[in-house]
Amino acid sequence: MQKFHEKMLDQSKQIWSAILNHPFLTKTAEGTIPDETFKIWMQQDYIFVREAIPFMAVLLAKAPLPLRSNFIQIMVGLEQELELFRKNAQEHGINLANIQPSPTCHAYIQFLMNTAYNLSFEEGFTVLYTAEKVYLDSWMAVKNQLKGNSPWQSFIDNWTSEGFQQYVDWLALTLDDLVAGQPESKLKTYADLFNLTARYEFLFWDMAENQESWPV
Ligand code: MP5
Repeated sequence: MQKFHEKMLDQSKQIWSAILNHPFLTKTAEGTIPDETFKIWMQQDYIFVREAIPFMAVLLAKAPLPLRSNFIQIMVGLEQELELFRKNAQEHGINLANIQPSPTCHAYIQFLMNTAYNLSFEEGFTVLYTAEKVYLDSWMAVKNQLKGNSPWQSFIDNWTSEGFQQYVDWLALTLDDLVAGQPESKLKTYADLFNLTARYEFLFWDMAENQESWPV
């Protein structure tokens, strides 16, 4: 029988392909991404990762006992990831202090926090799996199409490492276990959250590519 995460990936081929073929990613692979565009992504993703820590903390509070230590490890990993952003920002002269979230980043973070606080652990976990799987597949697509050396290599390496792949495999396996035997109505809620998260992920690349900003 098809596993739940496989079913999710199967039914989301259209949005998934739109994500993986996004100009932000293809230009990063080709080495034609303007520094200004990459800078916007870096600043906004720094905020996203920073705010992913409280998202994880709320999930941890709802997690079944055997998963608690996994969440502690994930949060430590996020703190290290923030260091990767700070190091790159310094090397490229990018400011990470006092930046404000763009409309898309703001909405995505609100969605994460609302999911963690107000929905079930399984629902929050579905969102987590989707976001991480998008990043694995997106940066893998960059790695596989990469021409020459990238000035952004350490980001490519971060989300294509063996450790990150194993983490996403674990998320998939755990999600399948969590939702096993649940009624169709519940599975439909998870599928909706999976698709909504994938859409936010698409918009996140768009936000950087189009230099999205608030009206005034
Ligand atoms: C991730 C990310 C991956 N950094 N940014 C977005 C917009 N989506 C997903 O999460 P993590 O925690 O950095 O691996």
